[in-house]
Amino acid sequence: MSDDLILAIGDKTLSSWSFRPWFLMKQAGVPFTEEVIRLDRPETRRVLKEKSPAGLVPFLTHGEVRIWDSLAIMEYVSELYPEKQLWPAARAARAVARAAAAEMHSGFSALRTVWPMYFTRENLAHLTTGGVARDIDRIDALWTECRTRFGRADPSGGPFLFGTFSIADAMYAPVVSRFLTYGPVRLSPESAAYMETIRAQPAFLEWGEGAKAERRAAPGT
Ligand SMILES: N[C@@H](CCC(=O)N[C@@H](CS)C(=O)NCC(=O)O)C(=O)O
Repeated sequence: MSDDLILAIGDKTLSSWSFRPWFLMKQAGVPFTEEVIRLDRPETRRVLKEKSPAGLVPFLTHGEVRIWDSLAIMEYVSELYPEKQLWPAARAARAVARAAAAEMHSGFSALRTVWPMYFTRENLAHLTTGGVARDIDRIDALWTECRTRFGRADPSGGPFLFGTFSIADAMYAPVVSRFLTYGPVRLSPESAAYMETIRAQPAFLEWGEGAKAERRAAPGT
């Protein structure tokens, strides 16, 4: 079996679920090949049906193994590379990190629906509906709690939710993009600083360059 990891993703401008495992693997220095399947094209449905178990991106191919969900992909990578410690080492922090990742995976539907990721746009000063405002407040409270209870206490002194970079940060990276696109969003000082941390990461900037290149190649889409 080939040991190469192949991550199939959608458009960098739009595909927030693809961004999560891509960001994690880049940040953690996990080698992989990227395969882009463009969304919203006449052939998209056919290509996804042929290639993807769930007809969605992202999916990861590792020899005979195919994994078709962003969180499951990140768990798989975490197991392949235990030395990278992609979940916090301490049990309580790890449990809270898992809860935060799961909350993103299954929740915040108003934010995800009303403020879809559009990576190349900033400061649209979008109107905030009640559901979006509630989701933003909850994310702000969550980031603040993670940073103050766990991040600051982590011996690494790192700037991420739990100090050292983890899967929880990858789960929330598209939220940072949404806040940049539709904001400005009012956040606690801890959350605002965390947002600056994520947007400055090399992997965040690299994805952004990819999104811009995509737009240049297909202007008006
Ligand atoms: N729960 C899945 C969601 C995946 C998903 O909804 N992907 C979207 C793109 S972000 C998709 O493939 N849409 C198909 C399409 O636009 O045709 C995950 O976590 O990976």
